[in-house]
Amino acid sequence: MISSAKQRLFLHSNQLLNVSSIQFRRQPTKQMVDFGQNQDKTTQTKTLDPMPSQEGQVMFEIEKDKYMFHFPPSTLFNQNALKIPESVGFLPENLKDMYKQMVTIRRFEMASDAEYKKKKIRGFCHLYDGQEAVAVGISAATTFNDQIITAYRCHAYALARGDPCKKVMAEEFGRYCGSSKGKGGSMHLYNVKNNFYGGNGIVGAQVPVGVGLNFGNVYNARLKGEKLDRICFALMGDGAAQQGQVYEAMNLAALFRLPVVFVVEDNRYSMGTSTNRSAFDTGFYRRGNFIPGIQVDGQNVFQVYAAAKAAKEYALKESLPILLHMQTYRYHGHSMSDAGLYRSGEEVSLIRAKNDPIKVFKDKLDAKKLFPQEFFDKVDEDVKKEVKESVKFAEKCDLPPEAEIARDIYQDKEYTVRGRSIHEVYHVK
Ligand SMILES: Cc1ncc(C[n+]2csc(CCOP(=O)(O)OP(=O)(O)O)c2C)c(N)n1
Ligand SMILES: [Mg+2]
Repeated sequence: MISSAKQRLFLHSNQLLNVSSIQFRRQPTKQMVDFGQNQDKTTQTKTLDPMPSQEGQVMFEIEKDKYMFHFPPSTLFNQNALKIPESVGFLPENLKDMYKQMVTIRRFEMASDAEYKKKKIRGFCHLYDGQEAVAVGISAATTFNDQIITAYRCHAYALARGDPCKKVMAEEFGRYCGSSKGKGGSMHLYNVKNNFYGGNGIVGAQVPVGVGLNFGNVYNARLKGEKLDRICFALMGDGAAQQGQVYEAMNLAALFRLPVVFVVEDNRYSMGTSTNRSAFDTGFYRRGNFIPGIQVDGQNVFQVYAAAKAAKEYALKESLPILLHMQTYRYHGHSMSDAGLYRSGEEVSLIRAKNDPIKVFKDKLDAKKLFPQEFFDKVDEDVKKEVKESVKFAEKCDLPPEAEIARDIYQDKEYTVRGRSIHEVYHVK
């Protein structure tokens, strides 16, 4: 329990903490005391938190030239500080783009799976199908001036940040014309121009780096006397969200008043361990303690977009961090070498049938016949062609030349580095 002294301490800070709103949904049970070792597969499946229901979730109406989508209020933590819209408006072109991006990611991951099985792609490979609404919703709510950093399950973000399929596929093939010149592979995709910081293999390590990026943004804006207009979204999985470094990073972000948007992509598993076995409190949006949080239906691109947009606005306006909990699901195994023995086929099929992000999106559009079937058919056809061509392109690319091996690893130019204050600058030769 939080002591009254601690309560006073919290309330003295300029965060609005409603202590009574901390409710742990799950009380310690016998199952938890035995650390889950005695849970059999059936119990694990039964105890997985349900996915948000899609039944009657999104209503929409056309207002002038915009399609307005409405949804139920979000579940918030420290809600006093937040105003989350319950409707969002899109131009038809935006909706078409978002649909195409989601279908591209899905097809791309299917092709990656096939090429991996043919041994054209080697090494680690983590697929993102099932989670498409998260990457696409966040991408729609940000500009390329904003930064995104994530873990190794990163193909979707590389695509959403503007790399064409052929470049990402070539990287998976380890080819010189790939996103990271064939030296990173599936887990290490970057895009300097569009502020995509990867693609990081050490679980959770990208989170403090994301906080550092925000620190840099704030520092540089102050140095130049400019208004801060960019933000870094620091993404992590549900497994990473159990790590100590994440909470150290959150503490610093709040202490330094950094506008970080932390995002937990809760796909229900870290490798073969379900969230119910790894997390005492599976409500990740409450995990920031002093940091406000929003629970988001990560299968619903409208909600992801609205929450990401509101979070960005809140963080920049207040110069404070915020935490988004995306409830989502991965269809493929953890990586290509996962035999999937920890969950049932029925569980995956049920979510595919009821919560598939592309289906959820299309159903909402179809309910009012927003676009003709020909539009969807054409997207499928174009995307299939683009992905197929990306494989052909990757096959034809060269491997990185030997001279490239150490390049981009060691700094080979003079550079300046900042010290502890704005006026302390070092030149390194
Ligand atoms: C520090 C560290 N510990 C362990 C691993 C091995 N590992 C790789 S992925 C992973 C699971 C992470 O799960 P989650 O954060 O939920 O992300 P997801 O794979 O579900 O996207 C683990 C334990 C690692 N790469 N780094
Ligand atoms: Mg996970």
